[in-house]
Amino acid sequence: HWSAEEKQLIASVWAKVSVEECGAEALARLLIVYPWTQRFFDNFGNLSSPTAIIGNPKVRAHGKKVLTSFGEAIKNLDNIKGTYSKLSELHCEKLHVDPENFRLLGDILVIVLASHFGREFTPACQFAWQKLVGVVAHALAHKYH
Ligand code: ZNH
Repeated sequence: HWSAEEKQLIASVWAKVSVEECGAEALARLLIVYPWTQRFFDNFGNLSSPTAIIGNPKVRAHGKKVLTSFGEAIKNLDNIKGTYSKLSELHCEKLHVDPENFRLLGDILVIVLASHFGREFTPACQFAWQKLVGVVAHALAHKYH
């Protein structure tokens, strides 16, 4: 269900993304903008202020891990559900993350990309990425019942 243009727009942005920088920023913004998401990370140490969150090495490392995992979805656009089947189980059965949070993180990722790429992140680009984060959120929520 991806057009050739959408695939191209996703790939061209992804090729220029630093998973380290953008991953850290996306997770930090999630924790700052939606503070109740902090409760999943009570072993991450100091999350007491935006500055503490942005500078927290565990937030940075986990953000990178999450965005790197996004790369797996991009490599497997036509089978994102299969790709995330184990991760969905983990988030559902072990971590008990409310799937609404996957949507929030996806929206934040789009904002991070827009702020990094500026005019280059065109409306068509945003369309393709918004669709991608939606499919990823849906796939991660798949094992919930
Ligand atoms: Zn998550 C983990 C991915 C979202 C929470 N994650 C994780 C991992 C991965 C991921 C890859 C690792 C695993 C292993 O180790 O095996 N995530 C992901 C993705 C996404 C996500 C792709 C998209 C959307 N998460 C999320 C959210 C949240 C979370 C939104 C909340 C809010 N995760 C989580 C946790 C964990 C994880 C808590 C665990 C951590 C630790 O280390 O402890």
